[in-house]
Amino acid sequence: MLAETKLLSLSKSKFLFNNIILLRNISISTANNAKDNYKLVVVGGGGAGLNISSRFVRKLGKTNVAIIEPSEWHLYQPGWTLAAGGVKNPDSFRRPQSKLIPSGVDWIKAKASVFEPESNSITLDNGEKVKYDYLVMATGIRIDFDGVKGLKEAMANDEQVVSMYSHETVKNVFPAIQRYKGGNAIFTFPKVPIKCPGAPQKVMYLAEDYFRKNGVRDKGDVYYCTTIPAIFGVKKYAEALMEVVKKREIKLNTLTHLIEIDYKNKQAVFEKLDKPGTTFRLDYSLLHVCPPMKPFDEIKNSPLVDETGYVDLDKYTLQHKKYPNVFGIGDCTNLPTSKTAAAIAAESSILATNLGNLIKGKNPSEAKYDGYTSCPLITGYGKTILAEFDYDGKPLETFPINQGKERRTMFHLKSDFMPILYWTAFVRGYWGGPGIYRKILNIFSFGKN
Ligand code: FAD
Ligand code: UQ1
Repeated sequence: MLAETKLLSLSKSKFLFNNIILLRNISISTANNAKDNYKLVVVGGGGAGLNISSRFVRKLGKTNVAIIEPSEWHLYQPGWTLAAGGVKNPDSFRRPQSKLIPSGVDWIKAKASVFEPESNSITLDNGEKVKYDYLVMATGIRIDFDGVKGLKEAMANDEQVVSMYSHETVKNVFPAIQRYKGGNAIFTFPKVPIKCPGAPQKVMYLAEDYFRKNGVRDKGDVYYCTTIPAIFGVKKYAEALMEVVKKREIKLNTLTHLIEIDYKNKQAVFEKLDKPGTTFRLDYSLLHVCPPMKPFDEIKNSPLVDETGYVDLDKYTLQHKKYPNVFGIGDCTNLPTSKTAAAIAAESSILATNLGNLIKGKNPSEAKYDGYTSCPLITGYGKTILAEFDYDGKPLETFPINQGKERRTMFHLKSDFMPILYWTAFVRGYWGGPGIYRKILNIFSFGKN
């Protein structure tokens, strides 16, 4: 009898261990012990999902909120430009999800596979179902290393073909920059949408600065090959960046699309978007590729998206256009602004107000998102132009100075302050963007914005 009881409690604890690990009050569920209905389900545990679940567990209380997220690791992607430039160690930009999922939120460690918003239900990749009263989509965007012919093969066989766009590959970028001794150094920008559209040129400016500091800049050319018609989408910052490009003698190829890498001949193949069918080859001795990006298939195939495959939201309220109990945030959405963590911060406070209101039976359109986004455009070691703008491409600058200038303070804001802000406030739902500070600081700017 005693032995039986012992066996029972052993198998009970084994069951519990297998299914729920209580860690800092977080329950990590393998779905078969997940509750069958949550007040709020957040899909995706990136910056957007963590921020929103932190905010709502404080509003709704323990065990009412779940995050569906399959990955062990959370990646601070804004750090990758710094890692690529040799400024920081890439490992410092990755933390275990178990340390970040907010206390009181159930972590359903699985992938959401099928969405049935008519019945408020999600099927996971293990076949289990999770139901919700309210849903927030925060699944990000997929980096498509298969989107350029020969890219994976080239990265595997030629150490001078690199990409900062994953935790696994970012560590190869700075050594390739250090190995460069002359020839063409080419940096590419794919078809939009991509996250942080400034990032592909930030790594170029750091590399170019490194070449100058190490006496190899005059041994070759630096190319920026971009699919868009200008260096940047916002006039004020495009003008400032064109000054940098001219001063640094960077060769800018607009409407130029990387379609193939022929690593055996060390050549990149481009198509000219203004002359359909025209292609040309450029020799490279360093090639940094920003791969194309796409919505994840599970999202693209769901009823939640528009024809482009992104979650279909009202651009002001962040509420789904068809399903009122569904909201979205971050890179997975069709909000017509640049996909950045800065945008997510601003979106998070709008979403918190409107979804919070809906849950309380109040007006879900009270707060309106103006499209605020920001891109700290690193232009060299110790130099950054801090771009901030809205849906209309109108600058919305936080500081009462001209942010269109390269500044050392902004470089430190990006490299030293932002990671602290991200880990201590943003993922914990205490950072809703700089809007309030902009209003205060701009008292001193004499109507600059
Ligand atoms: P993600 O961080 O991609 O998270 C999405 C999560 O959803 C992932 O954890 C994923 O596993 C999960 N997921 C996906 N599919 C499913 C599914 N079916 N079920 C469950 N979970 C799923 N922003 C700035 O503000 N400033 C910068 O300086 C800056 N620099 C950048 C530099 C680089 C090189 C890059 C790549 C990005 C940069 N960004 C910057 C952009 C910023 O990193 C992103 O906009 C932001 O991280 C997106 O967060 P997210 O939560 O929307 O998506
Ligand atoms: C920001 O809020 C943010 O998210 C936390 C970033 O990503 C790390 C940014 O790069 C920037 C610039 C902002 C905006 C913040 C300020 C203070 C301008």
